[in-house]
Amino acid sequence: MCAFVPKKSDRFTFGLWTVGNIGRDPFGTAVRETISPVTIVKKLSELGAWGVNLHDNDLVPIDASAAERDAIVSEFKKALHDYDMVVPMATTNLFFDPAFKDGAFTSSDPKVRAYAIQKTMRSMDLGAELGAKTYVFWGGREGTETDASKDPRDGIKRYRECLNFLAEYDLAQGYNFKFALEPKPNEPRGDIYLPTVGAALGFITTLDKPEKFGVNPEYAHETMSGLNFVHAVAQAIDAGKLFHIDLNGQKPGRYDQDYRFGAEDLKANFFLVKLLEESGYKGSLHFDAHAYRTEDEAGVWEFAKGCMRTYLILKEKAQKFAADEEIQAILKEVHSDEQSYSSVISQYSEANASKLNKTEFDRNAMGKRGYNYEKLDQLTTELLLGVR
Ligand code: GLT
Ligand code: MN
Ligand code: MN
Repeated sequence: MCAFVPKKSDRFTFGLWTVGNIGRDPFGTAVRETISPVTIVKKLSELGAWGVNLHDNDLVPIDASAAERDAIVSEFKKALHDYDMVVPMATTNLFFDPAFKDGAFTSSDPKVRAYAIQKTMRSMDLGAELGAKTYVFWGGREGTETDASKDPRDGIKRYRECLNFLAEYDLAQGYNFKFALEPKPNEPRGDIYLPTVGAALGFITTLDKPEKFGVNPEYAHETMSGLNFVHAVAQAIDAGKLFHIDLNGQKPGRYDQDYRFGAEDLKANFFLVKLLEESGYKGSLHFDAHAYRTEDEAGVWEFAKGCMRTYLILKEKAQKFAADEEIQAILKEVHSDEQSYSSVISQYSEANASKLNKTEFDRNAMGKRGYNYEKLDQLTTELLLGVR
């Protein structure tokens, strides 16, 4: 259906590492050939994506010489230009190299922490050169297998020191990146520091420049812990901290599956799209996912198309939800008394407190009320199933 064809204005992005995933896992080797960054840019552009995001080493190998780096970067910039693609977000690979096996910013070895800062400064230089506006920090290795190794307070303190350092570097260079922390509960470490969106939001308030920092929530990461991703994103929006988002599919309680967006729990994905669209979120819609390991390259592009198409279908479903008379009538009824009480309870005043004190509440009637959510949810389900 042509209605669900992605356009640049939809702001869809993919990481080079997502469609470029070669299907390695802890039990098996690669199943697909590497796709070059230039081919990825071309192919994603043809499919209607707006941009690509990258880690430093997705583009420039970790041991490249300065001359090799410059050649790779200039070829990549030409591809961006030729295929009308942007790089809205950049990040650092602080997890792959053995040097980071005990963490990067939180390693027990101060040499590793210093190297991690150096590597991030260089990666920020690269991101700025490519025009990125958002800089993500996913602390995949920032954690422990055994808490005998270090006091968790030191881990958090070292994390803070490094981020404070890099925020100052950013300002000194005039990059003005928006820094987005990406939480994850575990994997690859046994336990990762800042495991949830809520933990990251709390930590940000302890930084020297909290205004520079927000979050990059990932559907899979909150869902791994059985948490409600839509609520996490809502809290980030409420705090003015939703700087970026990683969309994908995930079953609760599993390893980080990073499936195609919409592959699992369509209803949760519907409420997510509804929230993003209705909140006026204007950032990238980034798919941090990869094709099943069963797929060849053709399957990878089917995967990419599927992510974008499902988002657009759910966006249309959100519009239908807002226009559905029966659904809206139930919501209107549910919220009908909103005005009469919000004036009294939205703010403390002596008058409001005394008004409340004098009010006779019919507790039994409140307990007897039916909210009609069964019908509401069934109508939502039927709308999603395409019979409304
Ligand atoms: C890695 C991780 C993702 C992060 C990426 C950014 S890399 O694939 O699983 O969740 O967003 O570093
Ligand atoms: Mn993930
Ligand atoms: Mn992610």
